[in-house]
Amino acid sequence: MIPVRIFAGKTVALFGLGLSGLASCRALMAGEADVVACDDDQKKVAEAVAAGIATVDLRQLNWSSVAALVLSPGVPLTHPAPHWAAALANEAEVEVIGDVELFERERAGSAPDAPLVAITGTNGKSTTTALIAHILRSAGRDAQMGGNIGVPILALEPFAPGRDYVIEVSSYQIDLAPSLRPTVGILLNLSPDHLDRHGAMENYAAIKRRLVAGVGAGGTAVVGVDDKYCRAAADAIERAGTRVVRISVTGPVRDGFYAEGTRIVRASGGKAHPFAQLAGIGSLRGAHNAQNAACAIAATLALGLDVQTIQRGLMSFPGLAHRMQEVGRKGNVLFVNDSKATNADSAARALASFSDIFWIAGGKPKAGGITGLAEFFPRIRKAYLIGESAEDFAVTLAGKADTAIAGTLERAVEMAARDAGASGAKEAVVLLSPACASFDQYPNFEVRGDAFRGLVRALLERK
Ligand code: UMA
Ligand code: ADP
Repeated sequence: MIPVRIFAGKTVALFGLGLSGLASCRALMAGEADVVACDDDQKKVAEAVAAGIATVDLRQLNWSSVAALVLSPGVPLTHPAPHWAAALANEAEVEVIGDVELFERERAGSAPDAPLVAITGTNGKSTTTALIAHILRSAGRDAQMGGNIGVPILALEPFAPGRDYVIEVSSYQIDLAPSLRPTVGILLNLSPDHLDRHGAMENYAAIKRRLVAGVGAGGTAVVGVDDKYCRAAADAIERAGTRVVRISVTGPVRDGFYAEGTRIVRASGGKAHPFAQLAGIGSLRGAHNAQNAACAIAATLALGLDVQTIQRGLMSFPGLAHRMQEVGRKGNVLFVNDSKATNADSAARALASFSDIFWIAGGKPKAGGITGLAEFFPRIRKAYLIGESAEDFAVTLAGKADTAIAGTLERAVEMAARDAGASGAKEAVVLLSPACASFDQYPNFEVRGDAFRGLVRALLERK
């Protein structure tokens, strides 16, 4: 845990007693602040009390004595309307900040040289965060990984010489972190998302852009320039005097890294030369992963790693669970768990990455179903449809790909494995990439992915 001393002796109100809120309470208390915490859920309040945290209904608080309100990222700050706790703080002119802001103020005061790599973007944040931490660790560095990826930033190990911080940052967290000044800031990509919380695309893009703008003249801003919002961000930051490392998987850039198939090319000073190779790295298939890998290369190079060390780290990256994760192989059949693909856009990345696909899809459908995936239907040898959406998806696929209504994942795995094994394809891929939420049959996508892995394991052990 990282003790936060900047509010020592002061009263700090905290709202939201989930993962990040609890970690913030502990960090502030360790730094001798007087914390009063609150949550709309009385169960969370009771848990906090049991953990020794002082709680109070913030509606009863004398706000004139409060130094700051620490708000959890999931609690609305501005849209669709400020949460009542944020509104009370605004009324009392008390600043509203988040855990990443606490980390940054503490780092600025007590460890300004501690390297911070901060990663944001609409897609690929967790993969890129995990990849950077992996490359650093495989080079023997002490990389602390946290933030939106699931470990609250303040729950990480305290600042120490030689210790790096690799943090996934959501737009909600950036919104609550005005002092965010990473050593390396990465903006992967931008497309409309979370607009319920940010009002409009322009607001969302402006918030995300702040993470890379924050690196300032001494830092490195890494920006994926394959969409118009990020291109505009890169140009604006450069005009303000920050060096921008541009990343593209669609064409060459003048200063940065771009992908040519599986090869990552470095461009600088008008020259370009091959830098790294992603061929054969199962965890980094597809153009989207080339974008993630190129950003990770730029970041680890900026932190002082050499090309061979970076290539070694890329090659041993195990990938993240449930994101195009290879979970087994039997003869010519590869089993891939992409349970995280809960919408068509995500499933498109996986379908674009393989050719002879035995596709397990379906669940609780999103608007539009799989109609947007038509360009990939020729790659599908057969689709095994499960869950609520099975009949609808069969209609969409009719005449374009063979289908079977499997109903359950168990049956789908059984049928797909048998057909893939008998297909004669050089590499037949049994791919769970449902393009649907899991809630009709599973509590969440993780449980669905674990079930798939379990079924594959049982199948491989059978003979
Ligand atoms: N709460 C209220 N009233 C509200 C809203 C929430 O009282 O109106 C309370 C809930 O009762 C609960 C707490 O606030 O006790 C939950 O806080 P939270 O939603 O901020 O969740 P945490 O458990 O603190 O987890 C947060 C991130 N969650 C969100 O941003 C929604 C986690 O990201 C992150 O891993 C964690 O901090 C550690 O840093 C998750 C996420 O879904 C994975 N992120 C979004 C995404 O990736 O799309 C942004
Ligand atoms: P995030 O943390 O931003 O949600 P993840 O790394 O967890 O992203 O990846 C989630 C899904 O998004 C993956 O399964 C893949 O389908 C897709 N994805 C990953 N990287 C990218 C990228 N760079 N561009 C577009 N889509 C991506």
